[in-house]
Amino acid sequence: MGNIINFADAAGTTVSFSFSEDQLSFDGLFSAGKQTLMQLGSDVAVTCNGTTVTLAAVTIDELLDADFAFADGSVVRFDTSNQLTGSDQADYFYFRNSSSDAVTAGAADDTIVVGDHLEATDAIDGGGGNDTVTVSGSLSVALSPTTITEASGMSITSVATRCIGFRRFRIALTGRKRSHPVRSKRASVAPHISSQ
Ligand SMILES: [Ca+2]
Ligand SMILES: [Ca+2]
Repeated sequence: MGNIINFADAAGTTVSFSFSEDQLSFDGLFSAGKQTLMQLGSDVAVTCNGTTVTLAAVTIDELLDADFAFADGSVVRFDTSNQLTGSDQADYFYFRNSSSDAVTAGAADDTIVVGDHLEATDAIDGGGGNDTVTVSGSLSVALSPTTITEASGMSITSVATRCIGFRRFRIALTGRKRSHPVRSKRASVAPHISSQ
């Protein structure tokens, strides 16, 4: 049995963390969907609601769903399985592999971090709420109408990434402060995304 580390109590610190045994525990003020993960050298910075805890000597690729426990019932789902199912709270999904994944995010404002692992054969269903799919890095993929549904926000975090045909998504281009209004929650066009 590993250690349970209270996220709020550990705010601003670096903690030793065994991904196979330990657990980061978030009280009811936090939701998984507000979380971000960032690899900083050999450590992982976990930030939620402006609070950061750094996990020492671990990589994002090693982390498990069970490493994160949220009191509000929201969940973290990595694509270790190809069926990622969320809760009715604001959940966090993170793609690490270029396989075909089915995401059922459910109710509330979910965050789906696909990076450059977005495939036309993925099936990302945001469910209710204002969901955000975050794309970054270098990729070129012609999306089918079923690749992303019920997601109202598409965040492009790489300035090198061009996004074509997402007229029915709100597009937020980091650094350019540009966005388009949501016209529909379901894509009825075949958008194409590419980057150099
Ligand atoms: Ca959800
Ligand atoms: Ca949702």
